[in-house]
Order: sequence, then structure tokens, then C-alpha cells
Amino acid sequence: MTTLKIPDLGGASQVEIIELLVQNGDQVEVDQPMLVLETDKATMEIPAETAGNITRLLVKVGDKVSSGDAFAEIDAAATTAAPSSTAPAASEPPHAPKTAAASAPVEQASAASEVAIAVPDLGGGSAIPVIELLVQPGDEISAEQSIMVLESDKATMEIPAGAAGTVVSLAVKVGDKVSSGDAMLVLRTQAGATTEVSRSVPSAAPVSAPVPVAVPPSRATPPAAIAADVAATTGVVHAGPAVRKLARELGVDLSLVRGSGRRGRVQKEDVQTYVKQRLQATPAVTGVGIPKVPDIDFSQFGPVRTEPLNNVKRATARAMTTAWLNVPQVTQFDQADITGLEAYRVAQNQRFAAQGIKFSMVPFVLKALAQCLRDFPSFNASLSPDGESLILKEYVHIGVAVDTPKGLLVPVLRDVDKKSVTQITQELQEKAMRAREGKLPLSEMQGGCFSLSSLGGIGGTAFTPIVNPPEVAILGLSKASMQPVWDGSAFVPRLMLPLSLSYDHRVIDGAEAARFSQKLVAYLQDLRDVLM
Ligand code: CAO
Repeated sequence: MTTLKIPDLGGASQVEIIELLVQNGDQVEVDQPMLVLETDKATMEIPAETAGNITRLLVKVGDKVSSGDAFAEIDAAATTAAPSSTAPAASEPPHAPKTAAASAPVEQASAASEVAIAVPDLGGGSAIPVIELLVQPGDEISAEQSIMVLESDKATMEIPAGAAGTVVSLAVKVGDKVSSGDAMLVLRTQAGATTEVSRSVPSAAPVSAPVPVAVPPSRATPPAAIAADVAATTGVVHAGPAVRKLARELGVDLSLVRGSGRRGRVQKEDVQTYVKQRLQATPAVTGVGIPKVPDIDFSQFGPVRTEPLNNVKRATARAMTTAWLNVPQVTQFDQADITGLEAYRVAQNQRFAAQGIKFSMVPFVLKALAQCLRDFPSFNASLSPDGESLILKEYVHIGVAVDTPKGLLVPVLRDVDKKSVTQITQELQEKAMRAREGKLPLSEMQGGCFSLSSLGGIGGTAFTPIVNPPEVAILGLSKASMQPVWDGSAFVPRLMLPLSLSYDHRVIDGAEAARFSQKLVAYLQDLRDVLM
């Protein structure tokens, strides 16, 4: 029976056990990590010095241990594994980490107070990867504040600044491998401050050696206070090397994982739970995502020039991409016989000519549309962000697409159902004019329940307007034209207005859309129903 003892911890004592990596009855190999200890600034794994069967663990999570404390009894005879030639005998003191009280190499940048701070003595470890940076240029830091986290195969350690001041620049980035003496950062120290930084530094065991890294020595400022400061300002994650390795393998950002260990420490199970939750929350995806449009140098085919898109066009591009990717949409086409309505419109234009009011077909369509939105509340609605419910709106605000020199703008006409055709006409003309002059504030383009896009003044027989989410439908108008329509006994000339109704098929069924469209056709054929 061999008693395993905590090796030399480089002067630290009463270091907390935060994880047990083995249990009674486990067969362990030489160098296999058995415990994880953590101080405020360093995490270390305590490896088995002897292979064998664990007969009794003498410690539990939360216990505090010092060098020489017994932590397990092991039956070395119970293993067939030959002891590693590199492992020290159980009776021998383990390869102990060193704690160096070193004068960190510091280059004096100039007579000014900027100094280059170097990586301190790492106790023999070299080319150790930087896994986290804890400060950034502009940060005011104290001498004890940790600058970065290094992680070797066996330990994670935070490297303190060693001098107080303002971070001018960092000489390292995540992924770099650093050794003692490498430049770490440039610091602007206060005038008169010493440019040679003496400090105690954390020392580390050689990366390959099965020994813990040493704990950084005590500092003038209570370490707990420093750690709390750093955590509060940088969101430092507390996790052992094994957990960090697992997170890296799974591509998990540890800062997003909720730690269930003491002081929020992230455990292996937390990473596994996080991954499970993410997989459950992510809908099944097929295919390989959105393929990229090829990046082609068009100048190889002939002369080209590049013009930057203005803000309006860029915003439209973003909105259309969002709509296209999020909304499964269908377009329902229809035609409304507006022969009677057109005659009425012409008559009203003559009647109101003296007042300078000129009606186009759009305000009549808006009036009929507002009534349809009252009749079919699911068209006057939005899907909740989680897609689980429909938010039905008690108001009828309609956005009208306006073609402006800068691009497409959509002023919103409020309470269209409560306004007369004359009011709608005047408001639309006024808003369209301000939109074209670039004087329409954002507030007047918000709050729409439904959109109308009229290309009737330009031409075309039909088009497929794109739903403007979170709205669930949009109506497109094309150019009205005289068509021969069969009245039951003969073809008669009728003025037909093409309607294109695009809708979000997650919310609206095809039959519902056809009924909506037919109702609109009916209202436009006889607007008296709307007025009543
Ligand atoms: N059928 C036949 N003629 C039509 C018509 C239709 N559906 N719609 C409009 N017209 C006629 C008008 O009566 C007017 O004729 P007159 O000058 O002889 O009276 C002429 O076309 C021009 O109308 P207009 O476009 O100036 O005015 P409007 O009220 O019809 O439309 C507005 C207002 C703001 C919708 C429109 O000016 C506009 O900007 N349309 C473009 C919208 C757009 O770009 N949509 C695409 C968005 S991407 O989906």
C-alpha cells in the first residue's frame, strides 16, 4: 500500500481541491491527473506518481491541502503497468515546481514612462499557449492584475502585470506561444515610477513534466480581491485544463457556459450540459448552409467601375435578405374589375380639381385593403419571435412603398381604416413627397402592419412583392388594363387591376389568402360595402 502525498506546491499552502478526477477502486496510471487544486490565480492538476488501484481517497472536494498532505492510498501491486521511468518513486519527493521571485525582464522603451513588460520566469516551461487575454489597450491595471492566461498540458496559469499603469499595446494574442522573457505588453507607468519591474511571478513546471505548476506567491493586494476585480471586468472563466481542453475540442466558448462548481467554476458536466442544450435548441438543419456567391473579378471581361451603395439601398438589401431567409412566402395572383371604381375616381378628380386634390387608384385600394385587414385579423398580425404565437394588432397601419431617388422608402399611414379616401390621398402625397426629399423621419416608417407596393404607374402585369417581416403579407398592384371579360353571354371590355398578394405561409394558409384576395376584389368592384 502506498500513500500518495501532495507534492511541493511552491510555497503555497491550504490550497483548495476543486475537482476529484478519480474515485475509489479506479485503476490509475502514472502521471494520470487525480485532483485539481485552485488558488485565486492558478489551477493545477495533481498527477499519480505511482500506478495502481485506488483503495482509499483521503480527501474530498472543498478540502484544503498543503505540500506533503496525504490524499490517497493506492495498491501499487494491483497493477500490471510498469512504473514510468520518468516518475519519481513514491518515497521520493516529486519533481517540485519552483517559485521564482524574479526581476522580470523589462526593456526601457525611452526616457518617457512607457515600458515593455516581459513574460516572467515560467519555471522552465517554454512555448506555452496563450488561451485568454484579460486586458486590452487603454485599460488601467494594477501590478497584481492578471494580463493573460497560459495553459500547458497540465496547468492553467494567470500571468500578473508586475507593474501598474495604462496598457498601451499588447505584444501577444490568443494562440501565441510564449516563453519567459518574451514581450507581453507595453505599459505607460506614472511619471517617476520605476521602469524596472521587480515582482514575484508564477513559476511553472516544464510542460511535459507530470507535476503541478506552482501557485503564484502572495501579493500585497489580497488575491481574492484581484480575482474578483478581474472577473468582474473581463468575464474570466474559471475552469481546469481538462475542462478547457474539452471545451476547445467541442468548440464551446467557455464564457457562455454556466459553471456549477464552487465560485462558478465550470466543470466537465457543465460543458456537456451546454452542448446538449444547444443541440436541442437548434432545429435540425439539412444541407450545408447558404452557399457563397462566387467572388469574380469582372474586369477580366471588360472595363468596370464600382459605386458604393447608399444607406437606403444597403438597408433595403439587409431587410430583403432577412425577409428572404426567414419567411416562407407564396404569392397569390388575382384581378379586380375596377371599371366602376375608375369612373368614380375620374368623376371625383373633376369634382375636387378646384381644391387641388387628385385621386389615384392607390388610396381607394388602401381603403378597401384596410377593411380586408379588419375582416381577416391574421393578415394584420405578426408572428412572435419564438414562432409560438400570433400577435394580433387592433390598429390598421399600412406601409406604402415609395420609389425615391435614393431607393425604396416605406412611409406608414396610420389608422387607414378610420380615414376617408381624401385624407388618405393627401397624407400619401405629403409623405411620398417628404420621402423623395429625404425628409421623412424613421418614426414615420415604423409600426406598419401590412405593406402595399404599387407599380401600376409604371407598368407590368404581375410581380412577386417580398413580405416585409415581422409583417405577414404585402399586396402588389400592377398596371390596370382593359381586358375582354366574359359576362355570361358576351365578352365585354372591363378595366382589370392585377393584384399580387405575397404572404407568410407559416401564418397564412393558401385558402385564407385566396379568400382575402377575393374579398379585396369584391370591395374594389363595389366600394359601397366598405363605406357601409
Ligand atoms: N393602373 C393604371 N394606372 C395607374 C395605376 C394602376 N394600377 N396606379 C397608378 N396609375 C397611374 C396613376 O393614376 C397616375 O396617372 P395619371 O398621372 O394619369 O393620373 C400615374 O399612374 C402615376 O401614378 P403615381 O405613381 O404617381 O401615383 P400613385 O398614387 O399611383 O402611387 C406611389 C403612389 C407612392 C405608390 C408611387 O408613386 C410609387 O412610388 N410607386 C413605386 C413603388 C415601388 O417602387 N414599389 C416597388 C417596391 S419593391 O416591391
